[in-house]
Amino acid sequence: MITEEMLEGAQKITWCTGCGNFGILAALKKTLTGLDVPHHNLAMVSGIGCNSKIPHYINLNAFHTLHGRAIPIAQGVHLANTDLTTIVHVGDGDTLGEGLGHLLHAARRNVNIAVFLHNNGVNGLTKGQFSPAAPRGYVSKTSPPPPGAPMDPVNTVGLAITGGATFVARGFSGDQKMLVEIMTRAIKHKGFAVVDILQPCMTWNRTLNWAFYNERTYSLQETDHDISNRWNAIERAFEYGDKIPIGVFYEKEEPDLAGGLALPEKGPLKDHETDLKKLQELIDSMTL
Ligand SMILES: Cc1ncc(C[n+]2csc(CCOP(=O)(O)OP(=O)(O)O)c2C)c(N)n1
Ligand code: SF4
Ligand SMILES: [Mg+2]
Repeated sequence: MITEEMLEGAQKITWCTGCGNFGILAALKKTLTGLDVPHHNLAMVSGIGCNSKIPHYINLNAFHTLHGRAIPIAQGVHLANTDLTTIVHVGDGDTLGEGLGHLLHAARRNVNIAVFLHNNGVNGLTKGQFSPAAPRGYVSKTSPPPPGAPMDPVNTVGLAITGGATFVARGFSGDQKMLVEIMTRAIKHKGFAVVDILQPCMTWNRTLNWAFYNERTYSLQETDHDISNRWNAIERAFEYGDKIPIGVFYEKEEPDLAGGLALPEKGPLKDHETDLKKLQELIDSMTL
């Protein structure tokens, strides 16, 4: 059983005061302490962005990778050792921009990993440029007025469902109770899970702030929404205006990638013997 103490991160948190990432980290810790997964069997992969510093703030086996590349790396981690519970933390700029192709192909493959997409509608770390999730009209140095950002944002939930993800939800970092429930379900789901997490950036995106989401979000699970109905889920995904649904949109059981793959004779990579001498020679051959 994982305890809060075991998850205590080594580094000082440098997120801005009031940043929505704090709520996501708190919900993640609560989720992990409620799971029946040994600490050593959890693996976290992140990209690059404010959100992706999360491995430094929580004590997990983790890989802080490249911008846009966390999902394929997580796929590799998962296939090399299917005993691991593999989770991914990425941003909207990262995964709806450079990493978008990886999101869609991992969805089609139904890779058994859970992706938590910290969606603040902005490239936070690099100082506020408009991201693929920025609202039309969002003003920044890279989207000056008029007209500000000249196109509508990517709809993560709609995209993930049409891409083939078998668990798709939207959370809000200001609704801890629901976020813990959603994260728990996403991790337990056997297949590709995407959770779009609405996360205010206090410093750059002054439109998508706490008041904006507090006034608009409502629970999908308090309506008669049927999560097994893909068409209804897509319809609800595009309800994004005065009212913004949060909760589970879609869930389906389907064979996952590892289940359909022929494993090498020796089994998954983790069961192969590693020749450390040869590995060192390979590393040395790549050193300048
Ligand atoms: C391959 C690559 N492209 C671009 C960058 C520059 N870069 C670093 S973070 C970032 C944007 C981060 O935005 P987002 O993913 O939304 O994360 P946030 O900071 O908002 O949490 C960019 C463009 C990079 N480091 N590597
Ligand atoms: S710049 Fe925005 S996303 Fe980054 S830490 Fe500050 S408030 Fe959070
Ligand atoms: Mg962002």
